[in-house]
Amino acid sequence: MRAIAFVFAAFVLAGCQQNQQAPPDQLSGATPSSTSPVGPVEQGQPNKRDARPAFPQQTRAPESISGVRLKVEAVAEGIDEPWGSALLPDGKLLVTARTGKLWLVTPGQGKSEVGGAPRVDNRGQGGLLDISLAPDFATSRAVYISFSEPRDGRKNGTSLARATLSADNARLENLKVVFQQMPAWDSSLHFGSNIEWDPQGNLYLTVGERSLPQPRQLAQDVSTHIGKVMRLKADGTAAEGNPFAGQASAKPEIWSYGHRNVQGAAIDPATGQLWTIEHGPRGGDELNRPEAGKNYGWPIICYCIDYPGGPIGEGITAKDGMEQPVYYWDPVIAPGDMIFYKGDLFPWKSNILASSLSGAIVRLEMTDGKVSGEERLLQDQGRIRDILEAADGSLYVLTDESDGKVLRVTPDVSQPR
Ligand SMILES: [Ca+2]
Ligand SMILES: [Ca+2]
Repeated sequence: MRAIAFVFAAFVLAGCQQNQQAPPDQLSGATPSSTSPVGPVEQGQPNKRDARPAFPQQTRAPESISGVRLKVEAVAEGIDEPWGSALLPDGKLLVTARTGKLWLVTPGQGKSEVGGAPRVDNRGQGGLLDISLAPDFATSRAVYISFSEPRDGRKNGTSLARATLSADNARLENLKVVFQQMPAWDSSLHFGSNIEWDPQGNLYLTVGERSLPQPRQLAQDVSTHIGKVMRLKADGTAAEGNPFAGQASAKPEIWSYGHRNVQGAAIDPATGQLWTIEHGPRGGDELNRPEAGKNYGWPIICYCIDYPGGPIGEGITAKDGMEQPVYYWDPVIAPGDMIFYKGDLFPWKSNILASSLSGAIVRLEMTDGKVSGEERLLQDQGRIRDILEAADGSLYVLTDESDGKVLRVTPDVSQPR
């Protein structure tokens, strides 16, 4: 009865806010799957109207307003499409710009260019992508950077390079490509990517499926690196114990497959497990916890429709042998990256914070590995590409624009609530 009452309330709410009368069956996809009396974040109707969540609160979890006022300060600006960031031990940041430059940002003192970045194919979504310090950075000064690498002719692919950051932070030296996504493709879309280190010192590299109809299908083909999560040793070769090691027709670097375009990932500090967040087309953004050798379903299952409006494949959302997302969004949030919040500055310990190109930080409260609450924060700063937590618990976010900024976000305690 509560569920029915809630469905009715959601219907009335949607009808009021959109000033239209939609028959209840058209709202079914928007129906929260829980019996919580608290409604989800207001987000309009889903694109895939016939979708049913596989379990309660797989989408549209109850909205949870934390009531924290945010103070936002720009610590750098004038970066041409900032994309990825890494925090140095001294509190400075390395920030990639998709268009090709690497920047050193010193909060309070502006930015300077870091030389020696790899040459990139910066058409479309390509360019300089993620950056991450090696676990032994304090002694090795080793930095890893992912980028869309020009290959033969107009082809390109996501590659991972290792370099040494000079002692004065002015240059990348001894840059060496240690992994190349294969096959290369003539596409300017869906490169991924994210670099995350596991507790054993291996790294996960996420890559996209290049978007076009032909490579899209290769997300299901483990003889390619298209639409996969890789698990690599620090030298770029396949990590020990990977699920397809020893299979002649499979790529040994693969950890999981059936991914579309994973630009965000984080390690849960409580478990050491990898989580990823990926873009769907219209609907179908997913939060996943990829496990070894498992298939995350793209382009066979999806809580989405294709850009022109038709179904993806058979238009199904579940299939034997394919994993369900922990959570999905329809309409999309367009996720850049995600973190697990570790600090005390905000009352959000262990929450997931995702940067949203739709213009927000999306905060997820987690209970037993499932999403139990959702909040949208920082909705007045445009497209948010990346998010990083500083040592003091403050947040740095990158805005996705040609005059891109690095914003520092802290609680605003200047005025009473
Ligand atoms: Ca990042
Ligand atoms: Ca990340």
